[in-house]
Amino acid sequence: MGSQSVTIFLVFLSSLAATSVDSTSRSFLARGSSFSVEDVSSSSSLLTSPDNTFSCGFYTVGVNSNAYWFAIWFTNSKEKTVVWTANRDNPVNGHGSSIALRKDGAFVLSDLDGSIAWQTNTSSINVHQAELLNSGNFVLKDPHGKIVWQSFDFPTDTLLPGQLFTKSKRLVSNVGHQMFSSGYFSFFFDSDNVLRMIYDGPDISSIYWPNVNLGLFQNGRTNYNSSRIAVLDDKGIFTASDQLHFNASDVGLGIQRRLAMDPDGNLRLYSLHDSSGSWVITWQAIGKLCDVHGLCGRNGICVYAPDPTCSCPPQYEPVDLTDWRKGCKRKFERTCNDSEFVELTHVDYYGFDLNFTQPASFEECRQICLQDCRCLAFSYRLTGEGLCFTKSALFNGYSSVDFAGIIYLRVPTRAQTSNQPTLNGSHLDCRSLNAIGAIEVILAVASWWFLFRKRGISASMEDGYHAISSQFRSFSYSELKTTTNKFKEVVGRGGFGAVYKGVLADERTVAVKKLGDVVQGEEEFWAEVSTIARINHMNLARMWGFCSEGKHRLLVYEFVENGSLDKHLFANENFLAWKDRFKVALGTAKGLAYLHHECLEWVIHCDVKPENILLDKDFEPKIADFGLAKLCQRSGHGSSELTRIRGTKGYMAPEWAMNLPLSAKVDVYSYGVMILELVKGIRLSNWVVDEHYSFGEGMTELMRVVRIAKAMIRSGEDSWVDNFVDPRLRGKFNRNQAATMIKAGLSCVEEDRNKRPTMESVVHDLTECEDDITLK
Ligand SMILES: *[C@@H]1O[C@H](CO)[C@@H](O)[C@H](O)[C@H]1NC(C)=O
Ligand SMILES: *[C@@H]1O[C@H](CO)[C@@H](O)[C@H](O)[C@H]1NC(C)=O
Ligand SMILES: *[C@@H]1O[C@H](CO)[C@@H](O)[C@H](O)[C@H]1NC(C)=O
Ligand SMILES: *[C@@H]1O[C@H](CO)[C@@H](O)[C@H](O)[C@H]1NC(C)=O
Ligand SMILES: *[C@@H]1O[C@H](CO)[C@@H](O)[C@H](O)[C@H]1NC(C)=O
Ligand SMILES: *[C@@H]1O[C@H](CO)[C@@H](O)[C@H](O)[C@H]1NC(C)=O
Ligand SMILES: CC(=O)N[C@H]1CO[C@H](CO)[C@@H](O)[C@@H]1O
Repeated sequence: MGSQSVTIFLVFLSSLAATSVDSTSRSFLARGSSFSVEDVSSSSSLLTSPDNTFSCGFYTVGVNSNAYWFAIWFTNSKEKTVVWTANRDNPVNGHGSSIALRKDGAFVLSDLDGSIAWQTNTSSINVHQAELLNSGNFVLKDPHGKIVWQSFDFPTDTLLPGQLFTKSKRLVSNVGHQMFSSGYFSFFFDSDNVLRMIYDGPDISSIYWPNVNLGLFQNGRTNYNSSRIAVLDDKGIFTASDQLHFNASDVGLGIQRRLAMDPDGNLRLYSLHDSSGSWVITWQAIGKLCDVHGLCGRNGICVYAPDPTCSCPPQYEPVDLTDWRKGCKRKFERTCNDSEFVELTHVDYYGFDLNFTQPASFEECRQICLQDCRCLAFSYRLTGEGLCFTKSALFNGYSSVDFAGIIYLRVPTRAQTSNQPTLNGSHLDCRSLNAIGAIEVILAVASWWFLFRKRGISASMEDGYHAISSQFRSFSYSELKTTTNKFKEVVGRGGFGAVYKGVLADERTVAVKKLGDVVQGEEEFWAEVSTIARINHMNLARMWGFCSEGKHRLLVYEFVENGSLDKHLFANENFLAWKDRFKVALGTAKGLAYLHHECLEWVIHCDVKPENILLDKDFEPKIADFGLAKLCQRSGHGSSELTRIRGTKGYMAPEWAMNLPLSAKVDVYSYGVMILELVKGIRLSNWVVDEHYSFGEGMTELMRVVRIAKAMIRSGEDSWVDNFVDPRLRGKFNRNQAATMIKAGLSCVEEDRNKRPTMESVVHDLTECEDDITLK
């Protein structure tokens, strides 16, 4: 044995001793040391950072796997979340592989056969030792302590606080959860200095973020600053030279965070929940996952069912059910002559336009497609004047009930059958795809990119969506005093304070809400309010401004002409006709679905009831008071305060009383009560006396109605719908719609929240019978 190998052997022995005594004590590797996989038992650490936040060593997934990575991970996260791997696309064998800080200064990972799987280019540098810093940075230092190589310069899919993100760096997603090889999504500085996300797959490359339908400026970015530098700081504040800026919703020191390019194509910021070791999303770039490109492959369509799921259009079938990125293939022979079209409503495929024509009639658009052999489909949108896009390839397909366009898919004549996309396939569930332990989704402060999520045409042209109004602004108290004629006319009194009618200088009529007990700082209030102001949907009451002056906190909303739903529904005369009841049910469901945002419970309303549903002159509903739970929550002591302030008896889901964490399903419950009230025309939230509950037990009208309705449905009696519907309508209602509404209502008020549907699926069910307008 030469003296060199003796030294190594001794280092090895002492390190073994260190491992068995206290595996967390080693904080550096000296030059000349070497370790094999067997020296360090699997996924236990080789090094830990001085404060024990990070560990590094050989990492493997699953007990039987023989693939190992040299990795850095969070010591205290439940899953030992990996933030960096040296050899992501080139794992080494679980036997005989080794890592060494060679005498020549190179840090080398060798496989079983001695081949080099990965190495640092530091062989000509005088490297003294390797260390893992508290920041999660693995560094090689020279004898003077100067860093000569660092893992921070070679990020994989994760950016850590303090790690500079620059021109030459790129976050590339993993292929899947706990699968470290490079996936198809990246986050990077584009050549025009702007941070973007791209799907870079085998078939296509397609940028999908920031919103591709908006200009840079509209996305809040700039391309003037060529320094191309971005950083996430220790407080959870992200800033970049292109003006991308966002904060973690739990902004502040002392929290472990990571920004990850996730395998589902979304960029998310996470905070570690200390006691459980699980991660909480505190910001994400994309609100609706189907906006990510490439998820469902060629011809595939991303649908919300209600979680994002891939499906194939009619006459197409999945290529590989286990890998949707391979998309769908045709089940028919393509011919250029003799075609017809299958209509897919609310569906669009982004990009690959052969021709864009505007204005065009439907027939013109159809002819343009028919006359071009390359045309596989056309997208037609009637938005004042017709917009016609012909498609040469079908990628980035998505379906959303909010999307106003229609895709006409070219198929050979006679092949036409069903015109619904066949819902088939594995779930692209945000949680399962992303599946990073138990992700607790919180009321995250969302980014405003969600709101401009539409593609192909400008957001303002779409039903229900409008660009953020530049008119949102701050008002002075005296201005609002004048506006409301010294707070003369009270038009409502809600959970948060009185509402006054006013007229602005530009003659817009407004509702001014004086908030009662907000003890929030000016800046926080501003931030919160501007978040609410960005929430924009035709079924949500629009906020136009606010006032924050001294102790005064006021919010300025659009004035909704016809007041709240309760006044129209429970009125003795001029009560709502059937058509309007259905409109209110559907519109309210759309508004809530928008607030809940498929995957992220962005805003939970917490107080859905007829008093908070405003009706415009056409009886289109607009939900009021959303987003405020959060504003006032901070005035008290955490979530119990939330309970105190929000919720109205009779509309509150059982979990309020059980002190369970609240999810969007509390709104679903309240909505359920409300939709049943819409059908029945009476309050169901009142307490009643019932002979079946003779022991003084309380029972609401709701419980009674639900019990009777369920019994009737079970008995198969045809008349159950007629018995349920408001008799004041004298039979003037649509049976199909009523049955759908009652069934939706009954499932929404299920005790078990897991049995309640999402608002998105309620929207889906109601939309199915929207056009059925005959009154019985
Ligand atoms: C080392 O240098 C080579 C060639 O310049 C480069 O391809 C490789 O990525 C470098 N590796 C590391 C870990 O820096
Ligand atoms: C460019 O961005 C960097 C980093 O955000 C900033 O420090 C610098 O002031 C910016 N330069 C200009 C000209 O705005
Ligand atoms: C983020 O937080 C900082 C400091 O707390 C604040 O100045 C900034 O306005 C916040 N930005 C956003 C987008 O909320
Ligand atoms: C369609 O075109 C092909 C060749 O382009 C021709 O062989 C076929 O007969 C045509 N079919 C019809 C129905 O016109
Ligand atoms: C688009 O279609 C119109 C109508 O057929 C045609 O005049 C025009 O040349 C086409 N443009 C392109 C780029 O193909
Ligand atoms: C999905 O597709 C498979 C194979 O084509 C089929 O067996 C299965 O019944 C389908 N499932 C649904 C829900 O359509
Ligand atoms: C029932 C009711 O109040 N309808 C009113 C709704 O709003 C329009 C426009 O302001 C009025 O004309 C209706 O009378």
